Amino acid sequence: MGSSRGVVVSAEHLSAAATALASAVEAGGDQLPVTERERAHAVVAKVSERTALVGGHTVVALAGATGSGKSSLFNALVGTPVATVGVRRPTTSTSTAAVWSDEPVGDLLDWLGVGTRHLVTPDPAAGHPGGRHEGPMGSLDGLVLLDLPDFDSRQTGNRTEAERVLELVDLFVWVTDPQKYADARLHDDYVAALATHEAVTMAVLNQADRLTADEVAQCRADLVRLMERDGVPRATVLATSVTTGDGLDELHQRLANAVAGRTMSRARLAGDVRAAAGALTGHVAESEPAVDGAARSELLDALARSAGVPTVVLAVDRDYRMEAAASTGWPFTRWVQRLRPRPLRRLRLDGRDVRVTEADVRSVLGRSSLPPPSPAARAAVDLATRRLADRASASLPHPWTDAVERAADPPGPSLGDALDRAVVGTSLRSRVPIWWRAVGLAQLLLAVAVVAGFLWLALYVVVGWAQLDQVIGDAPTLGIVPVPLVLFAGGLLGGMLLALVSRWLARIGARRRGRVMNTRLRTSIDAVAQTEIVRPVERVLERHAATRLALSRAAAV
Ligand SMILES: Nc1nc2c(ncn2[C@@H]2O[C@H](COP(=O)(O)OP(=O)(O)OP(=O)(O)O)[C@@H](O)[C@H]2O)c(=O)[nH]1
Ligand SMILES: [Mg+2]
Repeated sequence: MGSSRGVVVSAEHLSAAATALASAVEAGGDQLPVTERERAHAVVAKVSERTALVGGHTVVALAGATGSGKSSLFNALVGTPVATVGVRRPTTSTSTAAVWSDEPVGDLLDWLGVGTRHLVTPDPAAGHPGGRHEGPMGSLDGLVLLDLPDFDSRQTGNRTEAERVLELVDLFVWVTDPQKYADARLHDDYVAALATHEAVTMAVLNQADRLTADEVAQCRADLVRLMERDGVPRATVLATSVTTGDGLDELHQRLANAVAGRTMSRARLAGDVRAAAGALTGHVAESEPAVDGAARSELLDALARSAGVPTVVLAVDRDYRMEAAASTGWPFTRWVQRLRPRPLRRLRLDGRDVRVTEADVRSVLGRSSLPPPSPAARAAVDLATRRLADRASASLPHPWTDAVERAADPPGPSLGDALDRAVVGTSLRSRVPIWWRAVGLAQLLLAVAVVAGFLWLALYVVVGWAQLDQVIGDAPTLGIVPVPLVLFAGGLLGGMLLALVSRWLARIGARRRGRVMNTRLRTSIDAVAQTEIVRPVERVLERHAATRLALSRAAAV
């Protein structure tokens, strides 16, 4: 897992860790302190700048005047004649690259416009990677060596080309020879022009075999002086000869140092990423609590009360009983029921105002006439919300606690509006109970019996008064009681009895419908609690978890 300093950190791991650090900072947002966030940003930027295209490679370019021996040096370092060495000038017209690495470098070489690529693989028989290094010399693993075409002899735009390459190279090796090293134009074109770039630090005086030892020493001193004049103080100047092999080991070692330097700089950057992640880790907890179930149901109760659910349920109950009485009561008195105001209608919850629209549309447009929540109900909501937030943020560092509290407490009237919309949007309708119809029909028949019995009896009274008894004879009897009387009295008694029983049944039915509507309303309110309070809180907790996990990934580099 976490690697200590000194261990090689691959560019891939480094940039993965930096990405994790960046996402931790993004997820953490304002809950992380500004200074630490800025520090992390700076580290991330540095890593991406260093690893963007070059990755874990060290890019070294051999550049200089034509015929100085760049391709010869290149071949000597690679160990095989990859680049063409020629007498006709200029020989090299496109860049050639030698790569000491298993990692892919395609993008990099494409960007550089390198046509010829050579992979230097370790030679198992020789026991050391290709090239002419033997013994205790440093490894070139990770090196991308470029044999550049001579900028000078190419058309215009050569300077731009050099600048382009310089953006990526770690070391720009200016190869010159005894004839050209003092050429003012070359100095102006290469060294002075590129002096501001930190990669230009090295010059190679090749073909040293053409000079005596004294002359070599003098040329080197001259070159150092010239480079100083060009703006590159304390430049490294090596004298080499491909013909005799002099100075090549030292050149190899310099390149190995550059590779090691880059490895070290990656290790340092990894350390920076770890430190930045470590500094941020103090601002997150090791885990995050969940939204507490008990606190949630307490919140639901409080919200239901504040939304007026008990009032609505009471209205549903009374509405049911009134409607039941209107359709199952005694027909001679039940019209009175129709004159009384209906509780649900008074609350504008009977859905009659907006019958044409869909339930959702209704919930948007409609507004109930429920009384506003009492101060006590509102305080209960506050308390339940705070308790839920407290439990969901227990053990979190301060800024996170605040964030959870803010998330649980939506500002302004949005919660009240959402609750009212939920109540209005809940359908309180249900089918007319079958027994109402049955009883209603029975009541109608009984009423007909009463009227028929009454008229029949009245007929007898009129007939008796007019002394016309003989015309219609005696009324039929049921036992000893005349049928008209049975119809009249039985109808009256039956109707009243049925009305009484229905009232008792309606009370049970009303209670049941109240319970059904209570459940429906609470489901709607629960959805409001979920979107307005619980989800926002959970989102903060999810952000915390994302920050925590990303930080641990970043710290593991
Ligand atoms: N005596 C001597 N000749 C060398 C040395 N290095 C290279 N040469 C010769 O110099 C000539 C040019 O060498 P190249 O390696 O092709 O030079 P270059 O810098 O790649 O030239 P361009 O590709 O044209 O830019 C060749 O004939 C080499 O054999 C050296 O150290 N000593
Ligand atoms: Mg060449």
